[in-house]
Amino acid sequence: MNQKGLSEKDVMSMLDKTRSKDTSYDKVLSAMCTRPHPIAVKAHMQFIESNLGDFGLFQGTKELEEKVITLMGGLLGDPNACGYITTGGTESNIQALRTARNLSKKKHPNVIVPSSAHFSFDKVADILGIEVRKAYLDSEFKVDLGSVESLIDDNTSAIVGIAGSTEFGQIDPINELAELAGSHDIFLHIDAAFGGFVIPFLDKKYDFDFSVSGVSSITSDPHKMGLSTIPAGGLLFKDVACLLPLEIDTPYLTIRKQHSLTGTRSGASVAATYAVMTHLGKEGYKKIVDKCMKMTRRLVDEVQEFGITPLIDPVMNIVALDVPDIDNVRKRLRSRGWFTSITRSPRAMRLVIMPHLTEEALSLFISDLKDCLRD
Ligand code: 0PR
Repeated sequence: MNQKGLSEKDVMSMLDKTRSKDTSYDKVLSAMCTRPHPIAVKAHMQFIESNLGDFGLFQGTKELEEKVITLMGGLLGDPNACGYITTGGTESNIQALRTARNLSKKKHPNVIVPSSAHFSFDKVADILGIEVRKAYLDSEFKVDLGSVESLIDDNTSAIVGIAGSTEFGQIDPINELAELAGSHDIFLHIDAAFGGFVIPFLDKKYDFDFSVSGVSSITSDPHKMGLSTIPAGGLLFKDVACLLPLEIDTPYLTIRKQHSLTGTRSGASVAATYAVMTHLGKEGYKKIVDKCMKMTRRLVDEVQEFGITPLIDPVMNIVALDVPDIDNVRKRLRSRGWFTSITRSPRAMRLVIMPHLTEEALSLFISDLKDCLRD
């Protein structure tokens, strides 16, 4: 560390230079985060010093967190749901399965996840000492119910369904998973980290949330399609008793108990989430999702004209395209500034059509993709 402090001007100009090395979102088709809404940024700055790890000191922010959970619960089929704002989908998934493990009191607990599950579940396995069993997918990349059923045994603590899978944007058959979980008296967690702020606004209706009886908990992230600031994840439980296994005594804080995984945690991103949710309302989010879906359909229609097909008809604003010589095509696209991603199995080009993508950028991407197939 430098002995003498630098001037603000010098520090800021150093930061400016370094910040310019970061990628602007304009040509990013691989991310599930996006530019936060301006009102979220304003609210974030207003609450920048707030720490919900000791919310006795920040009762206003705590009120906002409770309101956000009620708003999110309303979007997810139960305004009476309880929970808290986490650092993101990973923390929410860890905490949901920690609750499930502790409630089930199994000696050698296992959980069953679709093989399309996000890698946060591999962290769950390691951190919580749970065996994570991966169920096969069907031809549309939804979890295969027969495979899930065959993996259930006396030590199964939870089943996980995904509503908006990271790679395919697919929604698992949540009604059927709930029936299966119910008939074995097993906890059902839904990972809607991405889909939580998309599915409620799609024209087509899907059963994926607390309106399905038997869904115990949901992950839904404001810092993805919720347009909030990072870090804002959501963990919601149907039943307040699900918070008990997460409860820790905090004798020397202004509060007696804490349920979060982290101690100190951002109140700023909670205020940001409240601000953007109330500012946009359902109509505002619907407009954003409509635009992303329209662009997703346009992308699929136009690439099909030159022989590129999607692995499935997109359910949400995530597309997996069957691209020949994919590694070289991606490299060529990269040299033109585009960030694309892949699906693991089968290997396809994964594209996420986030709100930062403009119609003009999409046109340019489609014509660059056409060129890069020929190069
Ligand atoms: N569950 C699902 C279904 C997800 O898609 C993700 C993240 C998570 C859980 C974990 O969420 P957190 O990353 O908030 O802990 N999916 C993306 C991924 O890891 C997130 C992402 C965001 C990737 C921005 C790239 C990026 O630039 O692939």
